[in-house]
Amino acid sequence: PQFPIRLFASDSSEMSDEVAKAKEAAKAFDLSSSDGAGSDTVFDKLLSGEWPSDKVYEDDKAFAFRDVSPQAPVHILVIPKKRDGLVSLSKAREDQKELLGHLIYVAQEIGKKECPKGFRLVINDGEEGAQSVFHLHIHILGGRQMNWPPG
Ligand code: TR5
Repeated sequence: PQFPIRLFASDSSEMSDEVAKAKEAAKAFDLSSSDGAGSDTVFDKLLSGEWPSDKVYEDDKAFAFRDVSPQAPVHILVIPKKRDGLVSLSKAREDQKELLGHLIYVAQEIGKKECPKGFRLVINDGEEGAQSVFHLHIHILGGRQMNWPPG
């Protein structure tokens, strides 16, 4: 063929720890039926202050803190303070559009301050998206040259 052929890793020996963890978490959670009601995540403990977090920003709707397992020199998570069914991006309701816009706006404010040469926003959704915590979060990654395509 005249074009490069891409092979996609599908066997678990090529899976990173993070992906394996996310796959397990996604299977256990069952995104297809659960809105998460009644099941807190670790982010609730950070929001309530029960567990300490490295807070970067807070307003009435959004909370941002440094990721405990950073994948880049800057790795910050932006989350809605009230999950309200937003266990993942694909659960968003129409009446949450403004909140989603606000979270992205907050993320770019933090991103441009922390990473003046550029940054990346990531939202992992569901099992194949490698989501492991079921409370919507936007990853802000930067402080180094990011590569493309992502893994
Ligand atoms: O895989 P997804 O996209 O769901 O991202 C979840 C992120 O939450 C990962 O990057 C984790 O490193 C991060 N995480 C998980 C915990 C945690 C955290 N960030 C800050 N503080 C944390 N605590 C205290 N506990 C965690 N389990």
